[in-house]
Amino acid sequence: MSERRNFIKKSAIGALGAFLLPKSTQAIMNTNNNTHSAKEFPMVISTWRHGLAANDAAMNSLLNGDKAIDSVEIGVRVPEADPESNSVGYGGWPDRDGHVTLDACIMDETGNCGSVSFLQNIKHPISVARKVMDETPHVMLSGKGALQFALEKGFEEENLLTKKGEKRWRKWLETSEYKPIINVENHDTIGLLALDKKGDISGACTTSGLAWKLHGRVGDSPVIGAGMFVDNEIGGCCATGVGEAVLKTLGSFLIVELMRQGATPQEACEEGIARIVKNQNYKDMQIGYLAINKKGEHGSYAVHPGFNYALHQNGENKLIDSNSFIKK
Ligand code: SD4
Repeated sequence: MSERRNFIKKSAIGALGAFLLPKSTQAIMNTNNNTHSAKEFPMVISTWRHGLAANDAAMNSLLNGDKAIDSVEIGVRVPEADPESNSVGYGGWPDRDGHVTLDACIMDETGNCGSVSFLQNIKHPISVARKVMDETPHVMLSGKGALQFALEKGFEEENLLTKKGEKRWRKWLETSEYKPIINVENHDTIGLLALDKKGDISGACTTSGLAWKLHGRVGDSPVIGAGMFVDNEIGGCCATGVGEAVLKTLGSFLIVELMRQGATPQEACEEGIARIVKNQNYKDMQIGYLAINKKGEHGSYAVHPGFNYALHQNGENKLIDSNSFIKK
């Protein structure tokens, strides 16, 4: 099927959803009366290969009886601390001036949320975001203020630029060309969603953002509704890829709202990608969405082939290749 026809077909889902809104919203609400089959829970889903280790940590916490909100934080701290995850926390590729700057957000089953953006020198931005959520009247802290808050809360300042990161950056400086290359680039944000034993949903998203970005640039990942969104009546969604495209369409919020109108997680992710390819030059950029609903069903879709995600459900943790708008 041509890309154009594919898009028209996908857009029809959105149009149909709008017509169906009152009825299907009702249908979704009905299925949310804890009628879900318990065997699908708990579940954890997260972006890219490093999601496997993150899922393991999150699932252990869920099986110990933790709430989803605790498990998502525990899960994404794994790639944040891993110097081999080059788009998250410690070991993340720096911006064009050589600074590692971090974005993260977290959201619980009550709609409470916290986020940090443009945070430097703190290894676990997700835990700072959690503190913003739990211990302040605010949702988002940024830059120096976020760092000041983190230090006040006892986080330690440390250098996050590894030798390997610095070497890559110096190599990049030779050409200083700013051009995302699909999948290999420079981005592997972790977005992670969990359904706990009770069937409550929470999500977390954390990243060092696009490598070689302008100093001060903030992507979609710390923006609630863009990089991640959860509504405990409906489901959750998280995003990875070129954040500007996700911000322009408020992708995660859009996808949760489409599920509210009756779309499956898969249909909703496809429509989320359709909104991007409709108006944006998508040829050189990758975006991937992951979504779950209250029944423990999931969906994923990307612009290009190459996006994968880790699903931990029914006792198995596996890496799955996502379908995409552009076919192989
Ligand atoms: C950003 N969305 O900063 C992030 C990058 C990313 O996988 O997702 N990489 O735009």
